[in-house]
Order: sequence, then C-alpha cells, then structure tokens
Amino acid sequence: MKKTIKKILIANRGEIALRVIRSAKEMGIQTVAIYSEADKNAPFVRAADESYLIGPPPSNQSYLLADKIIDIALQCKADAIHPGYGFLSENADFAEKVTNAGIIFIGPPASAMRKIGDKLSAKKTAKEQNVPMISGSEGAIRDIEEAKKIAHKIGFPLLIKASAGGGGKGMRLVNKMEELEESIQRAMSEALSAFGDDAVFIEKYAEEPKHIEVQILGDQYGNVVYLFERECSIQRRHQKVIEEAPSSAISEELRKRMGECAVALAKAVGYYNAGTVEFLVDKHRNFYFLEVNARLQVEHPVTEMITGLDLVKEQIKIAMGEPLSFTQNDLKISGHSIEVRVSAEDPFNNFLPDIGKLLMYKRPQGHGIRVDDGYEEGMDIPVYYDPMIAKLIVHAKDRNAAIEKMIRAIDEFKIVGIETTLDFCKFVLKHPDFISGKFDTGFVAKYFSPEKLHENLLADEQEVLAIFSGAYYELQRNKLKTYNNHLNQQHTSDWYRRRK
Ligand code: MV4
Repeated sequence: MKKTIKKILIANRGEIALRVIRSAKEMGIQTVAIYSEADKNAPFVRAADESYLIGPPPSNQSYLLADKIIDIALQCKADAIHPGYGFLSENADFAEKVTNAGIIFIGPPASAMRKIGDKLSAKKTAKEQNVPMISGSEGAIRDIEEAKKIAHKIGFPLLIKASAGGGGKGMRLVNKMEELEESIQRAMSEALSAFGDDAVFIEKYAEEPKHIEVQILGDQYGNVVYLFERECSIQRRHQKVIEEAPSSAISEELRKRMGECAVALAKAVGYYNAGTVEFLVDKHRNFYFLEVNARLQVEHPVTEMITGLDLVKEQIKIAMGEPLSFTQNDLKISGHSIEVRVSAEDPFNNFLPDIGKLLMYKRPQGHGIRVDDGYEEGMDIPVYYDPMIAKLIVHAKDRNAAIEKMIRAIDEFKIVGIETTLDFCKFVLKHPDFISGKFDTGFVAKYFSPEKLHENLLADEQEVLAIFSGAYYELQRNKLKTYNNHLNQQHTSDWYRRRK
C-alpha cells in the first residue's frame, strides 16, 4: 500500500541525524529534529525544519524516550520516524508502538525484527534456509551434561555466546573442558543481568576470521536484493575502526553465494527496508552466519559509494510502499570505497574518550572524498554519547587508489583540541598486512601499540623536520594539551556568544 511521507521525525542525533535530514530534503520532505540539552547547538538541529528539546543529556532521559518521541511526532504531524542507528533503532517494541500510533517506522517491520532480534532464533531461521552455520549447539544450553557432549563433539577452543547479546557482548572463550562448567554459569548470569535473558549457546571458535557483512534492501512486496559486502575486520574491542567495500578477500562466486544466503534469510522472515547480515569468513574461505542487524549501519556509506545508491532515500521510498526500482542484475560494483571512523579517543591512552572543544576543525576536500559529521569548529564534544565525531569516506577506482586517497585525506583533516583516532587509522592504512589484504579480526590486537603509532608519527614528522622530529612532536602534543586544558577552564560558551 502506498502512503506519502511529507514530514519525517529523526529519532537520533549527530552525523546520522544530519545524514537522514539531507536525503529527506532532497526528496522534498520536511524534517523534525529532537535534541537533548547537550545538543542544542548541534548542526543537525539547525538543519531540520523544526526541532524539539526532548530532555537532559543522558540518553535514557532523551533519545531513548520512546513514548515522548512518539508524542512529539504526533503533535508536529510527522508521517514517519527514522530511528538512525543505536538508540531505539533495533527496538521492536518501539517500531510497533510507532506503527500503532499511525506513524510509519522507517525500518523493518516489528515482526521481522523479533524473528531475527535474538541470535538463537536468527540462527534457527538461517539454518532452515541452508545458510552455512558454524558447528555448535542447536539451541540454548539447558544443562551442563548437554554442553559437555557438544563440547566433546566440536572440540576446543569454543565460544559461549548470549542469545540476546550482540557485537561481542556476552561472549566467552573456553579453551578446555575443565573451564566449561564455570564459564557457562558465568555467561548465563552475565547474560541475565545484562540483557534480562540467560539463554546462551555454544559455537566452535573460528580462528583468524574475517568479519564480512552483506547489505540487503527489500521492499514491501517481497523483493529483496543484496548490495554486496563490507569488510569490517579492522576493529578494536568489537568497535569497527575501518570498513571497506568490496572486500578484497571475496571472489565473485563467494559474493554471490553470501548475497543469496542473506536474501533468503530476509525473505524467510518477511524482512523489508535496509538490513545487514553478518558473517565470519575463515582462512579457508568458508563463511558462517553470525547475526542480523536490523538497521541502517554506521558504515553504510561505503556501500553507497560502490553502488551509487542513496540508502536513506531507498529506505524512505520503501517505507512509502514503493517497490524497488532495480533488480539484482541492475546492481554493479563500481570502484572501491573505504571509511574510517574518527573518534574523540586517545590512542596513546588506551582509547579513552577525549572530550573537549574543537579548537580547529578543517575537513579534507577534493575528488572522491566525503565527510559525514555532526560537529563544527568551536563546539564541545559531549561526554554522554558515542565518541565518534565524523566518518571520513573515500571512493576511488581501485583499492590501492582508495588507500592513497584516504591517507591524503587524513593528512588534510586538521583537528585540534581533542585527541582523535585519525593517526591510528593512518597507521593501519600504511601497514603491509592491511595493504596486502591479509588481515583478520585480530589485526589491531596483533599489531597496534602506542609505541608503534609513535614511531609512525615520528617517521611522518621526519619527512618535514629531519632532525628535531621527536622533540617537535612531543612539544606540539604538550602544547595542545596545555592549551586545551586552559581553554576548558574558561567559559565554554564564549564561542556561541561570539557567533551572535
Ligand atoms: C565468533 C568468532 C569466532 N568464532 N564466533 C564478535 C562479535 C560478534 N558479532 C561475533 N564475534 C565473533 N564471533 C565464532 N564462532 C569471533 C568473533 C569476533 C569478531 C567478529 C567480528 C568482528 C570482530 C571480532 C573480534 C573478535 C571476535
């Protein structure tokens, strides 16, 4: 059934709110921002046609207030809500409430979200569709004897995973039988307190796997296509750092098989709108189903770059009840795209969030460069939310050209006032194992140390200042820290006053 959308409320903040607003504008759709007190001066609030303060900075008093958000949408007569990622985006109860209030939820239907929301039911459906599964328990572990039998069959090391977990939360590695019982008990009680669900299952531990995910798009008439894969193995403690599309490790044939598995899974649960099916790929190029992410993902731009599609526009058209305007055969991969996540974290201090004021913030420019961000020079980075301040995306004719372009773009990105992960990303991009494509999810743990990063930075400076590089770098670092501390002690509102 076709419905027009004239006004969208964006139930999110930062770069993704701005990202959605931009596409809506291009479609002639009005936009509504909701914002917390910490975000009152944020660009996404100004970019929207209307904006409403929702509450104090903490998420549970602002961006997570489902009922309040729906009330605002009803009051301002928004036809639809886009949830972005994080916050309420994968909450089936929220999607259902939105729909019951007569508002279009720009995302999958609540019924499909429930069927793939917990990992055990997602795995059950995937198995029924003949998606390759890593060996392990069929369902939740009921007792220790059963667990021992399975462990005996599949061998060690193995992983205990929480069905309600995700993104590495509630995972436990077990190396030998003697550890099994205690690990299961712990995993169950942790899962219960973290997710309110103690269901855990066992999987054989895949060593040195790659993390590959397939983007899917489906309409409300049962048409589903795959928009190829993203390589997401470069991550640190389950936080993705660099993503790219396509993956240099995936052949045409494997791409097709993985894509078709993702599509079959989506069709089996009546999934529509955008979604992602995650897989592990082992060193023998076997792939295994992991989980489904029922949302638009942070790294969706790399898929946009190689397909030429605007995923947010596609999401909106699907939500309006339009059929997909292309088939699988119409889709082609064009060039190569890489994204780095620029986070306000200090790589020299265990990636601790580094808040403060963006004293200088100059974006890179030029051919094939895209910056999706949510802050401007002079703004304070709030402590309350994810430390990601920008996504830097490049698109070039092939992988090597994309790497070169990304390094150039990183060098051009000038951020002063806070520490960021930019230099860390450059370290990865210059690493021989990254360049050769021979890397897995263990890359960062294996190669990264602050000392290595320091060496790289020194080498960089040496190109310019042959002799004093070390001293120069330390000096700049200390100067910035001192300057930052000094400024933070002053009134943080200075900048806004000056603007007026
Ligand atoms: C695994 C695995 C090895 N074997 N499952 C981590 C996040 C969650 N989505 C699944 N994860 C993993 N599951 C089996 N059977 C290794 C990981 C894993 C990982 C996966 C994707 C990206 C980064 C990772 C880092 C460490 C472990």
